[in-house]
Amino acid sequence: MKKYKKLITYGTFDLFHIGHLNLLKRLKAMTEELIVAVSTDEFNSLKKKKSLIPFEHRAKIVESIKYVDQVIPEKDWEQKILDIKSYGIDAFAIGDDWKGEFDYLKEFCDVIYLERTKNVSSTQLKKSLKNFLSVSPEDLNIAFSILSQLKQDLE
Ligand code: C2G
Repeated sequence: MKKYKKLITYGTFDLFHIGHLNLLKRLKAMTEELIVAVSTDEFNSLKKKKSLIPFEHRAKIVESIKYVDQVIPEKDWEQKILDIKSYGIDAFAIGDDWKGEFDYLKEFCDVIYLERTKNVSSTQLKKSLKNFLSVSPEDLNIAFSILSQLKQDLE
């Protein structure tokens, strides 16, 4: 028997990765129904967070995850209490990077902070991608010498 009937969580879920999947899997193990509020691009700018993947795609990816029953947009900081009431939520959960931030919701439902998955984040993935795509000075020298050789051959 699962502990909760309806549990909600909120997040950007940019560059969907194993940390997001671990969280949603653990949440689904606690509840009959898992609702995920995905941050819109406009709300992300309020959060000072620029996501690479647009909201429509992030929402579609999250709602395709087998642990997720419903996706709604997260448009502002204030909607959580209204969501809890209108969706009949009995638990709110989020990663422990937010520990304490949402204790005010305890008046309306259980509040759970789950340990984040270590060593993975969308920010880190963006940095690794940037390094992966960047050209090293050695590669540039090799390319330059090939091009100058080609130029000589053509003269
Ligand atoms: N997460 C995790 N482990 C990671 C990375 C993220 O458990 N390595 C969790 C976060 O703690 C969060 C969820 O995955 O519960 C989504 O993470 P983000 O997309 O970074 O969400 P965030 O931008 O923190 O938005 O109103 C709440 C905010 O919208 C939360």
